[in-house]
Amino acid sequence: ACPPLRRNLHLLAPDEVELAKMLLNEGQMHLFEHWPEPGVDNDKKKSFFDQVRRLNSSYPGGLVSYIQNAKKLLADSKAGKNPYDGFTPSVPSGEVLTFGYDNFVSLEAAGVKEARSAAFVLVAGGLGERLGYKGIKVALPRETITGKCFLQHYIESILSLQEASCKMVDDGCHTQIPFVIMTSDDTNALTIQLLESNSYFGMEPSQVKILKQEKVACLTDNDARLALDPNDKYKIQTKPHGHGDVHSLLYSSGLLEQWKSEGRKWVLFFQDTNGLLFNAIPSALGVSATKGYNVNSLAVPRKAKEAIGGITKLTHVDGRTMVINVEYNQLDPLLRATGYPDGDANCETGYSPYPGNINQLILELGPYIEELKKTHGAISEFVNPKYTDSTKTAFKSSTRLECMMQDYPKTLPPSAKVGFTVMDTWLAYAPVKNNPEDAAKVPKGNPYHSATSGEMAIYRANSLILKKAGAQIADPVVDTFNGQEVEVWPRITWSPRWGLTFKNVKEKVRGDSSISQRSALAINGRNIFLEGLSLDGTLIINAVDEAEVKITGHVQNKGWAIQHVDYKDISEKEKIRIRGFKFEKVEQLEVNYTEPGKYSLSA
Ligand code: UGB
Repeated sequence: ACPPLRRNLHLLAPDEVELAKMLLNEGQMHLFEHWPEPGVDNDKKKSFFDQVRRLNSSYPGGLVSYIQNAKKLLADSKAGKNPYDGFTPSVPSGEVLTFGYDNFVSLEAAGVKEARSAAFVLVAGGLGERLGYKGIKVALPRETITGKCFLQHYIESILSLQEASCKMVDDGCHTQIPFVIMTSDDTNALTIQLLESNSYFGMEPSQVKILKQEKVACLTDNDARLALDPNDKYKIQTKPHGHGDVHSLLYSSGLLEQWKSEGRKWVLFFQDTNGLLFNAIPSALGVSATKGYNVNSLAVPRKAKEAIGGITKLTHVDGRTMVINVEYNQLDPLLRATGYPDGDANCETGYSPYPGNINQLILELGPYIEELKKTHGAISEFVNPKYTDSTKTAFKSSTRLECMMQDYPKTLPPSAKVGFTVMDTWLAYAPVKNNPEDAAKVPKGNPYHSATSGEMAIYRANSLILKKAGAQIADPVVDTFNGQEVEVWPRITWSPRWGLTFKNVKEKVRGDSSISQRSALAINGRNIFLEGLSLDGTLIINAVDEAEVKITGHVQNKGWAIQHVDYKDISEKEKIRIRGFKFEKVEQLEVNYTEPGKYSLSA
């Protein structure tokens, strides 16, 4: 059927002949049409089959399934078929938590207690195309007062939870909370390098497991013909399959069974650049435990059109219901098609009635394993081709099938307990996803989700938490960086072992303390107590865990001034340019307590 391939057949191993037959059966003859006579490019022909073998083995059901699923989804897309056909959306009800309330504090305690039976999974295989940053996103500074990167913050948060959780039981618990990172070819080497060159940020290397997702083949047309790499005609072009791969990877890794045998109960999934997330983890885990949720998604109030999915109750004409994320690009058409002519619009609260999914999922391990035994972790897929015109016959560029981790509940039986927990945005959600140019175009009032807003959100949250704990924190000023207007609060930051929960923070803010607007405060240590500190400038405190330090009195210095940086100014490092500001370190008080003991800093 394919003369160029037939002429080369004797070069192929038996399994390669089978793969070739499979490709021809699935209409992929074009992959071989340019193959020259045997003797020319023989190595490249071999490496072509190495790749086909990998693509075949990394997809549930192999390439045949991939191509057949693609044909079906592409036909549905061409026909304009709505994946939500038969479903009517309505606003679901869930847990709504308010920071600092008694209920919040007791849920935090319940969550910390559960944490020792949890495992954390970070999905970090994405390239971050919207951000356009050249490195991996977890290596970006979460804030630039300390310069600590997201990954360091996540690891320190997990270690703090581990310790606090173990302390709550008196059976000498020494558990290590497992931490899995899903990487991809785009992020794997840099992630390992970041961990290794920083001694895993204090975590035992054996506690961290890396699972690498494979990419999937790109498709050139509605017949699901696989795309050849424009730069290498012996290579199939590939693209990421999406964060949904995390479920099949966890299933095939055997980790879930191992965790079950260790008595673990919860698996927490989270994304690469949300510097506020761990403010929400203890209470959300508390909700899962007290409500007995098999699935708990974290959510925040959502502005209409914001690029985060909406949590929606879907009721089918046949009576089925499910509470599920409807992705941001699908919510508007679904609403319009079901009797809401305004589509994805804000209601009288100024927000969309559908809570925004921040893709932090807490799954109960037992039911999760049972479900994956049935599905092997396969998640419902979708395709999103960009057509050249309304005939929908050709694509502007190749496409591929994708899947999302939050679609996991789609296959669950109606008896599953699926819930969600809504938290204040200022407390729980500040991702870094958009480049400066796109962020500046975000409609006024909607969040920027940029490096600028991501960092400012840390200072805002910490200021508000300290305020709630009784400190006087100056009001913010409004400033514009990279075309984005943001609130600039005092630049307050602390390590997770200082302020893991609100109770921890309250215990450490004792006297009347105050912090002026132009101040920066970095607290790095467990037992540092603010007992009537009045800060007007920059104060950096580092203390080993065994040092107990009381800070009192007035600290005044020239401090660290904020300087504007233009994102186009290539004389600045990219990680600075994308946030639009940097600190000019004029003067600070830095104190270091390296030995155990009781200390008092009376400024
Ligand atoms: N990721 C992977 O690990 N592998 C992949 O193949 C792709 C991504 P994006 P997205 O909370 O703000 C999600 O690109 O997909 C990782 C939710 O779908 O940042 O546009 C990647 O490294 C949406 O409902 O986001 O939108 C990153 O950690 C909403 O919740 C994560 O997956 C939105 O996030 C997310 O990837 C949000």
